[in-house]
Amino acid sequence: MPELTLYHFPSCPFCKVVKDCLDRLNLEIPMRDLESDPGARDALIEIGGKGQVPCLVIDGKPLYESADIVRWFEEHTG
Ligand SMILES: N[C@@H](CCC(=O)N[C@@H](CS)C(=O)NCC(=O)O)C(=O)O
Repeated sequence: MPELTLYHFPSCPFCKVVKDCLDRLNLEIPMRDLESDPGARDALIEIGGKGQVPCLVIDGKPLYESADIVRWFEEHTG
């Protein structure tokens, strides 16, 4: 499994779609919450060029878009 971090914030409905997918697949991965983690937004912008969430960082590379992230988990786990 590559190194994964999910950038998110709690009230984001697109992030909920991804988190529901993680629950469904029974996966726990490191997460950074842009609301409560002061450095998270700047870190995400540095990695991906924008602060949009959700963003799954896979071995240092950003994957934006909830549908693409869900597809990635479905294809790479289980
Ligand atoms: N189409 C995207 C929409 C993501 C989106 O709109 N995220 C909002 C939060 S709910 C956001 O990050 N807005 C701030 C920004 O784009 O910088 C997805 O499905 O992931």
